[in-house]
Amino acid sequence: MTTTRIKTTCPRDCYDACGIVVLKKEGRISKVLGDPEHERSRGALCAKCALAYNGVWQDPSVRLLEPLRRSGPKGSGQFVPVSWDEALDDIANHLQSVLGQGSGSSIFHTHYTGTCSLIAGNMPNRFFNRLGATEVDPDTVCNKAGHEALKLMFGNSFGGFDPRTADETQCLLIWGANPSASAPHIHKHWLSGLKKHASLIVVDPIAHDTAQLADIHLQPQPGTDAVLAYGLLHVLKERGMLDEAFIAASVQGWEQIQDEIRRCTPAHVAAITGVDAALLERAAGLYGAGRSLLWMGQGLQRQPQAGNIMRAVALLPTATGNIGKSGSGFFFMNAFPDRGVDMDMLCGTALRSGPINTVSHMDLVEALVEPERCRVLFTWNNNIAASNPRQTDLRQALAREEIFHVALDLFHTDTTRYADYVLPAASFLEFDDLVVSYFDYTVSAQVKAAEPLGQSLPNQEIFRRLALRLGLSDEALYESDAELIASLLVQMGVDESFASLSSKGTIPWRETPVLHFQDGCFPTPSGKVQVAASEWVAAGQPEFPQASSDMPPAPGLYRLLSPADVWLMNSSYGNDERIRTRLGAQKAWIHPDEMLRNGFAEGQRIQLSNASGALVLDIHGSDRVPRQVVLLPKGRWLSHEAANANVNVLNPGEKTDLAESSAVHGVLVRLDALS
Ligand SMILES: Nc1nc2c(c(=O)[nH]1)N[C@H]1C(S)=C(S)[C@@H](COP(=O)(O)OP(=O)(O)OC[C@H]3O[C@@H](n4cnc5c(=O)[nH]c(N)nc54)[C@H](O)[C@@H]3O)O[C@H]1N2
Ligand SMILES: Nc1nc2c(c(=O)[nH]1)N[C@H]1C(S)=C(S)[C@@H](COP(=O)(O)OP(=O)(O)OC[C@H]3O[C@@H](n4cnc5c(=O)[nH]c(N)nc54)[C@H](O)[C@@H]3O)O[C@H]1N2
Ligand code: SF4
Ligand SMILES: [Mo]
Repeated sequence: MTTTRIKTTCPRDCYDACGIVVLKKEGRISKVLGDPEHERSRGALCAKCALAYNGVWQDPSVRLLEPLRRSGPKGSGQFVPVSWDEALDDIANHLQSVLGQGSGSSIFHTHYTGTCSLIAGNMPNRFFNRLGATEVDPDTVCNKAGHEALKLMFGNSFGGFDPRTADETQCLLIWGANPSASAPHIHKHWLSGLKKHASLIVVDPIAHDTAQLADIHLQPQPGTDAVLAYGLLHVLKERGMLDEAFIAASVQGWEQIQDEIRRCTPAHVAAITGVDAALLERAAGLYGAGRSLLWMGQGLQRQPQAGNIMRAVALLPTATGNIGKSGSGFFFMNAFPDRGVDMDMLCGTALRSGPINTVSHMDLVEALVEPERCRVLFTWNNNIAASNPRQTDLRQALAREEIFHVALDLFHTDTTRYADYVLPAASFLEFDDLVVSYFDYTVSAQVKAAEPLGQSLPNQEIFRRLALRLGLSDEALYESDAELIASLLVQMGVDESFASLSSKGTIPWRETPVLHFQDGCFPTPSGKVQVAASEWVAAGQPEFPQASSDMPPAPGLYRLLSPADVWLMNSSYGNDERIRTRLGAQKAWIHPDEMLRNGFAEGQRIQLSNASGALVLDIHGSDRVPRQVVLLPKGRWLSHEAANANVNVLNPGEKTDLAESSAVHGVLVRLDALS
């Protein structure tokens, strides 16, 4: 029996962007493995993908194989199979009637992280731009606050330190990220390599596996990070560890934060954050001693005061001149807009006849329940019923018969249950595309390894076919994958054909490490790092970052943290039997002292509740969780849980102080024993 090997790339929303090897026997996929030649995966997929890519992602009994039309009430899960022709004709008719009334903006679409490959993740926007549709702003459910803060401060949020320069660093500070869950290979290989020559500081309320690896773990109460950052600045200044020359040449508004720095003594900071003063001093000493890297995680900016927190934490590399030099810098997300990709071309901005209409994910429920505002809803590449806030309200809104809902997915999810049409999407193993890591400066090929299962089609092909039914003539709506791949490679300055890239899998985007802001120029209005600026005020922020924090939870209340789960990718894989076995029953963790105080027994069923909803689950004690905090990772499938809900049933959808983004880590709950 002959075995063929195909190199491809994992396109999920994950820092690792693993190289993959697909083994095929007699034309069929026999195994999906990590690519031994890939810098990150080194021959092994993460535990969740090793199961899911060899499980549900190829399982015809679980995957959607043909278009479905609703045959019962919304949410009932009753559907009948229909042909592509029938489905596309009917959808096109609905769109025509809305467009005929000049109501393009009442066509809504939500999309996000199902696949982050360049074409399947972005090209469908062309179709919606052409219709004048309303886009539910994707980043508002994840990281918009962080992007906006870094853009206002440095002029660019998409370009951070190049991990290849880590050899020259003396210290890595990871603040509000948990690579042990969200970037497992970076945790295992890159971090342990770095630890041989540099110190590691982790700032996180949870003592997760990456924090366990750290030389210093600072464990603040959630939402107190701005005060902690100012405390570090206080010590750095006292010890003469600031880069005065860099500040003088490249920073605007430095003098305005001196009072904040002065008052944030280690003792003051310890009282607010719960971080030991001596440990804070040690951390400042390590960070300020030489070249240092700062990784600002996504968890850091899902706070009510996210904008203020991000700007305060970003003061650290600014104050110490850890910018523009190898082995120094900050990182939030090294994404493709910074790698030459013409986002306007990819998403078809020119197809719009006016400015784009957008709405925050935090306001989606309002938009769906307001009569006439939303008449058609497309959900593609995401699972809003599981991932979005206000779960109960959202499900009620999705159940409204007035909204014509089309859902694209690989699986029948908690969201597709509410759709009028469910369209089967092909998986990344079934078509060619490009993947750009958001950690490493690399470009990778996603290579077709098998025919699409059943009648499934790649996202972009579904929208090409729909455009044709609508009789739209714009060429950009029909550009082929091969043409797009070729022009994206040219835009990125990659001197390879797709065939040669495919044989290599992943290549560096540039041979030499990328050094942002090396020339001391920042693409801000002042050309400097904008610590204080009128642009902040225009964005609704104080002129300079405040040493402020959230109030501690009132007695009896707990702050609910719901970060990435090791076994899930957002809600993806929550339907894989083997993964569900590993996940077990839905559970939350609190500090052992809190277990005692509440009189809870290990594994007892309790109720978490607030004004948004209630969730019954098992409670466990863990000294990795600080007092006044409950840890309950995101991503469970509602329909697979006894509670028919996940953590987002407790999420009121509060917005951050900047960019209308998700403040999900600010949710408060009470805990009650079930009688
Ligand atoms: N409580 C809480 N909630 C959160 C968060 C949190 O920290 N706490 N985090 C938030 C964050 S960071 C994010 S990014 C969002 C993510 O939320 P979502 O973007 O909803 O991510 P998933 O839940 O993984 O849903 C992706 C869906 O796309 C499908 N899919 C995969 N590949 C394809 C494809 O090629 N085509 C199509 N059409 N579908 C495909 C998958 O099967 C899956 O159902 O969740 C947010 N929700
Ligand atoms: N296994 C797995 N991997 C994933 C995902 C997944 O769902 N599962 N999701 C992907 C996506 S969409 C994203 S956006 C990334 C997110 O990955 P990360 O950037 O690692 O972010 P999170 O997992 O949301 O949260 C990281 C940490 O932030 C901490 N945190 C919460 N509140 C605070 C606070 O107030 N201060 C500080 N300092 N820390 C705080 C949490 O305790 C948590 O340990 O992961 C991606 N990778
Ligand atoms: S999800 Fe992340 S860790 Fe898992 S295979 Fe994909 S890129 Fe690698
Ligand atoms: Mo995310």
